Amino acid sequence: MNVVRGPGLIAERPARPARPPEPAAAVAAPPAVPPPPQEPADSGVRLLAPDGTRVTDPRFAVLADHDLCREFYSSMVLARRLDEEATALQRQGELVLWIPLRGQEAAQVGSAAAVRPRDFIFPSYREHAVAWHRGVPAAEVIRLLRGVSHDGWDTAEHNMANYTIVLASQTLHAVGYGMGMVLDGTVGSGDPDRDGAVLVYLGDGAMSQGDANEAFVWAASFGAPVVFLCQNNQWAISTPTRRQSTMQLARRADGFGFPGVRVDGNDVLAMHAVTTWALEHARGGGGPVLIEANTYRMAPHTTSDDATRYQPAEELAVWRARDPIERLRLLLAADVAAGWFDEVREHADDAAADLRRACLAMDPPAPVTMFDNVYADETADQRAQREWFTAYRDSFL
Ligand SMILES: Cc1ncc(C[n+]2csc(CCOP(=O)(O)OP(=O)(O)O)c2C)c(N)n1
Ligand SMILES: [Mg+2]
Repeated sequence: MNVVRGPGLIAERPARPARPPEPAAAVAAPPAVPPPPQEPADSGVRLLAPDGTRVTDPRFAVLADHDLCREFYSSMVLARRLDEEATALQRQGELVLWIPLRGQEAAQVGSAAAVRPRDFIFPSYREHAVAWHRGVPAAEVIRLLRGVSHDGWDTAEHNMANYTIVLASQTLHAVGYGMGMVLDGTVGSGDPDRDGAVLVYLGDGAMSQGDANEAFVWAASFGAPVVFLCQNNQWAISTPTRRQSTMQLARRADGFGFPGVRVDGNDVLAMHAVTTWALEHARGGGGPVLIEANTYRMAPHTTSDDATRYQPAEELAVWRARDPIERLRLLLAADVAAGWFDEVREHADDAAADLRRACLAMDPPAPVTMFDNVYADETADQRAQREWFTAYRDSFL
């Protein structure tokens, strides 16, 4: 629409006064980042030391027996191998993007193993080992990242929501789900076959989001059965955790009025013991818990990132010496035949080959399917857009 503005219709805007110069402090560089917390005092609850020896913690006992320890080991080796394969697939142009989990296998497998059938998981976007440990087929985790689907797996079948890229939004979904469980009477009934809880994963960077902090308030106020599991992998892309928090993240729970526990996130036994306790606390009606898994991302943020630009090599070396898989291997090596480790490796290689085959067999969907499932019922606007799009595509034939 053309608007003709005659003289006098719009008052002449008075000249703006010149903006005062910025005070020096506003443009000064931020203060230096304090050094990272030092081991061992800050490692959190630990039941297995980096050298493979067992340690005790007065609050938590090891809950995993020998068979479960072997299962943890197999699951972590499998996750690392599939992660490597997916990274290679992305480098070869077969995936749009990959989000590596290397280094976080214990934090994910140990916590996922504490989940019971009536619990529900809300992941962020890096929790592939959680999904795989819970039985989500490997290929279903990569569908989204191959760009052939808007989602991943059947959330109802696996009691696990799909990934969310919007940082911390899943914490609100988790609290809403947990509040629903309270209303359904499936929390604190005392019946283990009836009660459930929610396990929601978020990163150290996501802890700074408003959504996460709102979720903490709601969960505390309504006694929602939610275990917030923060994988503090020391980095939010290139921003170190110590830039985002001057205190241990687990301590933030104090201010919201629920328990917070820091755990050695590279210790699968500690992750399993603490998450088991936290989920039981939530299922029993005790309300939320925050777990901070102190771990490290031994890979770039995604395949689009170059972590060598900001992760100091010395820091990486320190965390390599705390590798979550190696420490469990050292523990198991005392009474497991060497051949068993080879079998685990071969099984993981086979699974990686299967993943590659499944990935290459995933054909792109018909473009018009992007209009499907936006709403339960198609709106008139959507129908018009779909019809226009179909006619446009057909005009090329
Ligand atoms: C609301 C929102 N803001 C910014 C981003 C961009 N972003 C994607 S990942 C990321 C860093 C997240 O770090 P962290 O929470 O520590 O998780 P990590 O990637 O280390 O697992 C950022 C800033 C986003 N996805 N969503
Ligand atoms: Mg992080």
